[in-house]
Amino acid sequence: MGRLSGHKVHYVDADILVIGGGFGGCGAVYESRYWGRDMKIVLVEKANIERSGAVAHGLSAINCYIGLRTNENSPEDFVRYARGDLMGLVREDLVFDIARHVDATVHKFEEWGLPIMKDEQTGRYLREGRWQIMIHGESYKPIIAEVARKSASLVYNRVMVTHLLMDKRRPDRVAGAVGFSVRDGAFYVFRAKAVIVGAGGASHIYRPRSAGEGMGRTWYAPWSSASAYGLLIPTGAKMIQMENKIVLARFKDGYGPVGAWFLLLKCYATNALGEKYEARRFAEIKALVGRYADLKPMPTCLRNHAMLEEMKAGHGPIYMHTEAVLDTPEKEKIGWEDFLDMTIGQAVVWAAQNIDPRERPSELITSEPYVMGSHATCSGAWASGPEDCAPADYRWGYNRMTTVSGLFGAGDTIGGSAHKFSSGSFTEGRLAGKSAVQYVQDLKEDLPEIDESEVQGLAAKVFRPLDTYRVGRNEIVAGTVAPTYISPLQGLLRLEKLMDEYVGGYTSYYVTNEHLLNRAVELLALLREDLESIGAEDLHQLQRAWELHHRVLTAEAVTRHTLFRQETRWPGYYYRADHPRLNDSAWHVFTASEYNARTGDWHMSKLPVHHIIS
Ligand code: SFD
Ligand code: AMP
Repeated sequence: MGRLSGHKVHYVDADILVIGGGFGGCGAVYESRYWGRDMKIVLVEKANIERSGAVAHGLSAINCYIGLRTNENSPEDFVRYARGDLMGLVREDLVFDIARHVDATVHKFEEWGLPIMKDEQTGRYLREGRWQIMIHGESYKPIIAEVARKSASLVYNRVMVTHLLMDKRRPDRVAGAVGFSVRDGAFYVFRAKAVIVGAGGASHIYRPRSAGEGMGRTWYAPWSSASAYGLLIPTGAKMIQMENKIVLARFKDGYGPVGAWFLLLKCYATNALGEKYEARRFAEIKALVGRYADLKPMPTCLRNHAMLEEMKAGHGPIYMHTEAVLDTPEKEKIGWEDFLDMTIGQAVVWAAQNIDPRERPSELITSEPYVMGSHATCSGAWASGPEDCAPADYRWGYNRMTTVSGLFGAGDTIGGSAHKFSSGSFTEGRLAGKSAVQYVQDLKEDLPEIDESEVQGLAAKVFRPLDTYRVGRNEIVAGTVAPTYISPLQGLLRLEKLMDEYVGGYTSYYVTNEHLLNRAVELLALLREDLESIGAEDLHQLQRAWELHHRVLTAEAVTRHTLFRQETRWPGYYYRADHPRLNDSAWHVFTASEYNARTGDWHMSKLPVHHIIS
């Protein structure tokens, strides 16, 4: 063990390096071990896989389960559903690939100890809705993590990956990654033949509704820090649909999800006047988006749109009528457990505000936007598709490999494939793991090599915020405002404010335009300049600093894509006021970007949307 930039350094060799031990990452480790019996499979995680990622606190439903063995649905049906919900634009090959494999994953989860609710009459899994099943999921993450722990050769917890490393001889091939231990400050250099990124999506890119003392409260986990994108973008990997950020209808203040209420408990929402506004606004929505309004269920963004129009018309608050459906102790139990398993804060809101859901309706509201690839949204990397069903131009190599050779992804990392949720993300990890093993086997003697001088430069860069703080803090005697550095929190608040005000956050009712977006590009450039002078007082703040770097780069991608797509494709997620209509003749396409880290240029393009399922 040597030292770099004054810090201990550990070199770790792996056949396959998995970054992020969430649902995608755990699936990747599990499947890599199955196909790569003798391979060295290393998992690196910034927290502790036992309770890391979006599912840290548990979930109350598995939102992607087809029901193949009970003939409930077909994979083709699922593709039609995901395509409709995304207003026509998904990678049908990727969605199909998940749909045909996801049930096997869920059966494994049950075998590993996850309690899945059963329908007493049919003996089948209890359906929440057509695609969702109910679970007792408080311990969902520890159950999945145990499998990854047993499959991996080594698990490094508390090591945050900051950068990917490229091959010394081939700049379009990955060779590993670097990061640091949040516990002892050691520098880690991972040398790998293939890398699978499962580092999750992003909260806190936009100003959350919960500000001040409630700031940590968001729907997607506050620790989802955009690393899935922040790691990939500097490598030049092609990204798609980064403008497709998601806004969610949620119980107000606690961000409680609505699926179990709408679908299982058959609850309904009204405006303050008691009117069912979605039905009333149908003609108006149809005039706005045409045939997409007829889809069943109505696409998620359009349901948001109806709610937003009501609020703008002064008909708020919007109410979820829990009191109309909680008429048995069983239903009441499901209602409380839904939150206690998944969003405990919402149950706390009920308790703290004396709301008995059997007696009073609860307010609903739309959240701030999040950047993800696994919910009713599909931002992420452009990936090669499965060999048996991907159209020729969707396939250039191994399944789920990005445009960088040897660099794979799963879950929020991979774009174009919406409605994966927890089960689909794990499944995608499995698919990526299987093909990464194949990639490594095919490499034979042609192995990637890291560039030592690059590693040295990165070591200095990664720890620089500690030095910046150590020196800069001498210029102040009290408080947090310093002339020569900004703190990670100051940088985060600045990012959230500018994204909110210029790139369609909640304070502008999600509206933006070309002028606002161009100004956002300028302000983001200034913020990036100031990030060179970020100061970190300890290792925790150093992690916040690098999370912020990942968030800012992701925010820039969101802004560039939003600028590029000159239409309003998903009313209810965001609006281009200067292009207020959906325009299928020009924009029935994916938007793509490639970032050049050397010049700072973004290359934007359109990619075709092929419909392979009728
Ligand atoms: O209803 C680094 N999700 C739901 N999925 C369901 O199936 N059912 C539900 O009921 C769901 N609901 C829900 C959901 C999420 C949340 C927060 C709530 C409610 C409140 C969505 C799923 O959770 C989501 O789709 C998957 O978890 C996505 O998987 P993945 O693998 O893409 O992300 P992850 O699980 O967050 O894991 C990321 C991991 O990476 C680590 N990490 N490690 C090292 N270095 C770095 N730089 C890193 N950056 C990140 C993270 O710590 C983490 O372990 S409902 O509301 O929709
Ligand atoms: P949520 O709890 O809002 O994250 O939603 C969980 C699942 O239910 C997701 O698959 C949603 O797309 C779906 N869902 C939520 N509300 C509705 C609704 N009103 N109609 C149809 N599907 C819904």
